[in-house]
Amino acid sequence: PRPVRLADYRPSDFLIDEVHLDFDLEPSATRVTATLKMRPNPAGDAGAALSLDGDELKLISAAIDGAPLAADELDVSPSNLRIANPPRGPFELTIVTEIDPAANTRLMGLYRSNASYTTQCEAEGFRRITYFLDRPDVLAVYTTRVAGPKDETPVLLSNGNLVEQGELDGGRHFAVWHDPHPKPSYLFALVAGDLGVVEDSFTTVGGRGVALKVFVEHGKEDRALHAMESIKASMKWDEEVFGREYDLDVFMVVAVSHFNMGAMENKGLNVFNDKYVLASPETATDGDYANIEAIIAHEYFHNWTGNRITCRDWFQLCLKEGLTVFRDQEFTSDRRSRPVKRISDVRNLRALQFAEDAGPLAHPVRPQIYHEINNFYTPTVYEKGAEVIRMLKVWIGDDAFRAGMDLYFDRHDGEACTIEQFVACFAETSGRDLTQWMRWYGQAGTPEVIARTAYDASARTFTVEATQKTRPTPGQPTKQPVVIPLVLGLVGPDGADVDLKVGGEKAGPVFTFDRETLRVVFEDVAERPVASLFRNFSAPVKLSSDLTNDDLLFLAARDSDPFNRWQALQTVALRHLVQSTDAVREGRSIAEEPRIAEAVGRAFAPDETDCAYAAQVASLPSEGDVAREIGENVDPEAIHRARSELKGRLRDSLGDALEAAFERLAETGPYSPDPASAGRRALKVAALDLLAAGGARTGVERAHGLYISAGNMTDRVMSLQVLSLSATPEREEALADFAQRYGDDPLLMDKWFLIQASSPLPDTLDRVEALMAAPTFDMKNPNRVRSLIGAFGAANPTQFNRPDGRGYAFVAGVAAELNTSNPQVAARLLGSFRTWRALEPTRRAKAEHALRALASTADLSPDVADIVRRALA
Ligand code: B3K
Ligand code: ZN
Repeated sequence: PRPVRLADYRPSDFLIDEVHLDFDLEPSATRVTATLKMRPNPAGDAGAALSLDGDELKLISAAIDGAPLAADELDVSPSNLRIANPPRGPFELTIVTEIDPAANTRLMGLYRSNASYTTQCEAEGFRRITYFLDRPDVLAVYTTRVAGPKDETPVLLSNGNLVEQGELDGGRHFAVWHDPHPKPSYLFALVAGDLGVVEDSFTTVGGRGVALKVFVEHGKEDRALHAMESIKASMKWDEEVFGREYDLDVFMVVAVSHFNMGAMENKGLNVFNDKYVLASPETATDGDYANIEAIIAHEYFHNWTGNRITCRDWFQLCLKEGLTVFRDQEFTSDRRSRPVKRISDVRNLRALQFAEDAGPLAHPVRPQIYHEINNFYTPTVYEKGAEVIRMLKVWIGDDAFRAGMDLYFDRHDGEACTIEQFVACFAETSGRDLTQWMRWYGQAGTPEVIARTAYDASARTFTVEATQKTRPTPGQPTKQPVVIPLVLGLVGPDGADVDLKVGGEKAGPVFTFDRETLRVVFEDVAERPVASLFRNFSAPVKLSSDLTNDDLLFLAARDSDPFNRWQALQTVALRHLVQSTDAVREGRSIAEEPRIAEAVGRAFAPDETDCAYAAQVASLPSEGDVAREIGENVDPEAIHRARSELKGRLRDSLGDALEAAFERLAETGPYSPDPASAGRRALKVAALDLLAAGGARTGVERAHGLYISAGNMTDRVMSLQVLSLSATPEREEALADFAQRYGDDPLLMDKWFLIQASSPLPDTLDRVEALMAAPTFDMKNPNRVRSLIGAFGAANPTQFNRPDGRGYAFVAGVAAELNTSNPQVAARLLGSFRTWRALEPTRRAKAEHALRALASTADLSPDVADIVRRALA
């Protein structure tokens, strides 16, 4: 297929004002009658033909204003319907198609799984239902009639409000839904099946009563209560923080077991992967509870940022995704610990987005070209997109930011917008020129900042000098400086922040760093301070500085900024791990760095009250963090050995404190997923992880003890995870026990698959291959594929990167197998190759070989072909 370019955007030649859809559900032959009220677009090309998108469609008939179209009046193929001479005024086009939901393994469009019907239309799935102008800037009012058998599909849902329902002959019934808010086709949804429901209600600030419904498999209703609470909390928060009220009489969430992604924000009818809905104390971990809350919020927040105001074209995807991620991060920060949320978001950003930015799949937050849009639902569009908004807020200030959001909602409600229109609102409310700001959207790559500091005792000045540079990325050989809000503090010897004075005036804490070099001279600095740079991670940059380990350890103990307290120790540990990795590769012994243990030890002190934060402090940089810091010629095995060695040393020097913390943090009352309790469990597991480092006997025994006695799923899963790291009889016993207890619960078996797939033990790949034959594994279910093969590729640095190349061949082979049945999931799996070029030569050659073999496979889907081509370019 030909690439799509942002520069080629043209408005549609036709508009669709109203859509009437009629579904007659049959598993293998569903009839869809679409009646479209259309007219030429005044902004389009006056004499244009009407060309509608399709994908694997079968046309039954087409008519204009009731008159059937003859064969010579249209040109039809499964992927297009073209009418050369449509009316030049308003007209009604009626199209009948027949589709096969039961055979739809791609899970795009209308598909059937577990005897229920579900749709997924973003980005281009609606064209698998009927021929349409399937682009986000064509907004229409939808009325949908769904008819199906009463026994199999007692529940019939679509977007908007229910306006009619009734009985039909032959044991069938129907429902009619009307959505008054004009929307693009990607937000259309239909669900039909035999589902259980949990109901509640919410009254909006303006007094609108909203019925809330969460649909789940029968028997799982008690697992929907947390999702329901999360909906109510999200609705209230969006009113309070962004002034956004809900706009229909009903808000529905449906949990489905077969789903390509996390969830989908269809208007009034969000469809969710059941993994992000179902939770009960017996079946969910603290992490599950937190994810559900965040994803429910994310999809709900799309109602304004995405649905009421949508994207003009798919290049503008970050307009809704980056902004909505920012909003859900803020929601979580308000409900839980703000610093802990920031730390975990930054860990995630670095692990996924920085990795993407540093490799062959790097692209700007707003791409300029794509071959397959589904491959651009990336960490760059989502997470870096959110960072750009967070930075904007820091740079222009909270008030101008909030005023800009209000203006955006006000001015663009009901429209399909661009990033330029969004940014213009903030230019207006802040009075700043945001021209250079736009580079954050257009330029790929992580800016690298090098900072140097100098204290002049006689002049009582402290100078911070920083340079920024962004390396070339595919298609962008040269880069321009970006506007970086540098938030900094100077920490005096007593731990207090020094007042910032520049040019005789009070200054900071936000400094605009928008050229290659920034030099700030602080005055009246009585004693040498330590610079705390990029507080709260004020910009998504990679920082290196001349701060010594002494300076950093001082910050780790004293900085008033909790993010930088955490960051400082991470930086010391990261430097140490990079040096240790070198030592491992060169056969030298690893240097001692006892101060790391000292600082980590503070996290386990008896008087520690913020356990969630302490758990972050106690968690070392990941193997991926070390690999990115090294940057090239990476040997994952050496990194693993260096990190294991450090864990072992921490265990040796902190043993008693770890034991004491583990005891002290034991569960006392009934399980509650609240953030404080979850924090205690996280810290307990951090202690356990160190105690069991290297398979140490007492640690393994403690982990096994916790596994056996666990009174909640977090303890059970986390102890199993710790056990899975070393080859012991306890590990095998616990894995067998878990399978026996939870073998009939697919979401719990996913955890079991994932734990085994991410183990660094050398037999992991053999196990993963064997598990693919397990009765609980199902290649047709994306959750199973992700938990076993996805986790192996993305969460197992040593075994995916086996020096013999078997890991690469395995993941590429599964992608080849899924290429036809589910190309989106296949393409996702290949994300684990995003850093292949940074590997040492032997592994790099093996990874390249696997990618080339895949590239030469016949009939590659556009999804897989696009990733393979870019990865190899
Ligand atoms: N908008 C959807 C993602 C759609 C992915 C299409 N391949 C969920 C979300 O980001 O909220
Ligand atoms: Zn989203």
